[in-house]
Amino acid sequence: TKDRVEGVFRKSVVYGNRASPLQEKLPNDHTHRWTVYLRPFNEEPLSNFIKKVQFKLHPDYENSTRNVEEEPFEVTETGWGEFTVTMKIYFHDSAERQASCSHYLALRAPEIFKEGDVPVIMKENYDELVFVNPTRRMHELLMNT
Ligand code: SLL
Repeated sequence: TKDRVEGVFRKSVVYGNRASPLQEKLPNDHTHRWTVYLRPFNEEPLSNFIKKVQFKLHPDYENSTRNVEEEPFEVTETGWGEFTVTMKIYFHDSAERQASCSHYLALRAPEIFKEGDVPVIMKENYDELVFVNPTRRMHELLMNT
């Protein structure tokens, strides 16, 4: 029996962060609140085929590995510095290899973009999760959305 479906299947996703300055400085010198996320490009739920997203933060943070097992796949924190967050994406079918992406947090808008207060900034990337000859189970999950 063939346990794989021939073909290439794609899911469009967006990952990135938003950030805004804190009204008052915290005792730990944190200046910004930010959220880093993986979300669908379309409205479809990602949890149909994604089991968990593991976010790796800067080792400054307590429990710097954060596992998120339901949508929205995101982590909100406060901090003062920009660094690279890596996201490892686990699928419901463990026969599918994990995917990963990384994102350099943006907390402050470059001077050139500043107009008044710049209360919130966002930085996003578009990407595609590509499944080549997925397992039958994974194929079902992918078509389910
Ligand atoms: C920098 N190389 O110097 C980077 C490091 C680390 C950011 C950024 C505080 C974390 C905490 C925080 O924002 N660290 O207090 O737990 O810009």
